[in-house]
Amino acid sequence: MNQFVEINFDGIVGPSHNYAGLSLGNIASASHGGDVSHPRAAALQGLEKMRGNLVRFGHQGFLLPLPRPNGKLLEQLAVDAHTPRQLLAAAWSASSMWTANAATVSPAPDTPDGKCHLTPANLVTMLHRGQEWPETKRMLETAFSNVDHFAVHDAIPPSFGDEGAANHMRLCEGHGSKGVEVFVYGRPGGKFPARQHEQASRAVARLHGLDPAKCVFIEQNPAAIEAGAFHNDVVAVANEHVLFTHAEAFADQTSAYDAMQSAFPALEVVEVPSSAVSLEEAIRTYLFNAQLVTRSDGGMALIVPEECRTSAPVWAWAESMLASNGPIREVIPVDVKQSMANGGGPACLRLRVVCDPGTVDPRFLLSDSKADMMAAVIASNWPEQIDPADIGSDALTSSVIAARKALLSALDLTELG
Ligand code: SUG
Repeated sequence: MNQFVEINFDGIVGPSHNYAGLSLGNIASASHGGDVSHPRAAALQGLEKMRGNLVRFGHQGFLLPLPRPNGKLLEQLAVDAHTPRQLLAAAWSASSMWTANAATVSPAPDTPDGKCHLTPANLVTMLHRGQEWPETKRMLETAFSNVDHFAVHDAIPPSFGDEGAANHMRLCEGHGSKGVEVFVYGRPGGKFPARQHEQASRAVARLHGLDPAKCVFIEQNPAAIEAGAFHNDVVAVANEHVLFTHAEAFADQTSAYDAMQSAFPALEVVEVPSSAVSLEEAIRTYLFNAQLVTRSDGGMALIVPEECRTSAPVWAWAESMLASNGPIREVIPVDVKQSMANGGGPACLRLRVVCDPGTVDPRFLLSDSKADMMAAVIASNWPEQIDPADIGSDALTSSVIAARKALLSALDLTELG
């Protein structure tokens, strides 16, 4: 009997969290570019979400912020006082907090060698994200260093954009059983970039040795990308046998359901029609950027952003869905406003890894007392706010570097320094 459980590894919001308007096609990022950010509040909001899930589900992991500013990127771009601010801001981005883009994960039951395979996402479409993967890989190799149970690959080479788990869903009877992996990609040519390339998805599936009969490749709806669904996880999420999706998520919705159903006959679709929640409202509230999680009684809970509760159509739909007695029994709003303003909801902030918790480096697993300790380090070291005009200043540089160092030493992870 294996001990496989799903562990959500949330990204801790880094001390340089700021709003630089860097992500074309991400409506929240574009509309908040230039705002003053609140890194301390952002990191504490993320930590509260983790604490809640630890109590509810018993397991919670985390990944650390990457080193910022990225001196190597500043050097490579020869950034000076005349360089456009956005290039400077790229090297300061705390975007590694959105760990749904850290990697694609194929758990051991799906792979031929019985190991959990992880491929860091190359994130090549956006400069500020494309710098992440080498450091992300180093962190994954530390957290999942047990080579009997894990295999960590290099990222897929450019120019095929890969955005990781945000465009990947796994259907299964239970987390420990063999699953069907669903890869969702976008076709280029629209007004916004299609950040996940079909060939990147196919390469990840091959790299992980997945059984082709247990893989499904689906095209994202170009209209959803145009409306601001820059990742599939903005319009759909799956857990075990349930797919929770907007009716306009895929290019051909009926064929998408058919393809998933023929690979995984037990599929149960919970579809939200456009008449109940428009694509625009779904993207504004991030209803689908939810964590769909199995409770101990087998029912599922949907962890949604607070913004869903204050949307009349979304909340009305949620109430009618709960009354209908479907597979989702509970809707839990959480406050991640600081991340939301950059286009990152509850699901963006986590990477799901199905594994035996005993095989993970325990320094990356949360406990109550560790959460208290992390909250104290964040409260006394993370900047209270960042005005985009301060990015690049000597004072802010020293303060964000020192803040991250303080957390690494508190967690005994200085080797990632
Ligand atoms: O890549 N925002 C992120 C949000 C990522 C959300 N992740 C998922 N959907 N899984 C992005 O667009 C904004 C940074 C800025 O503008 O400062 C940003 O990178």
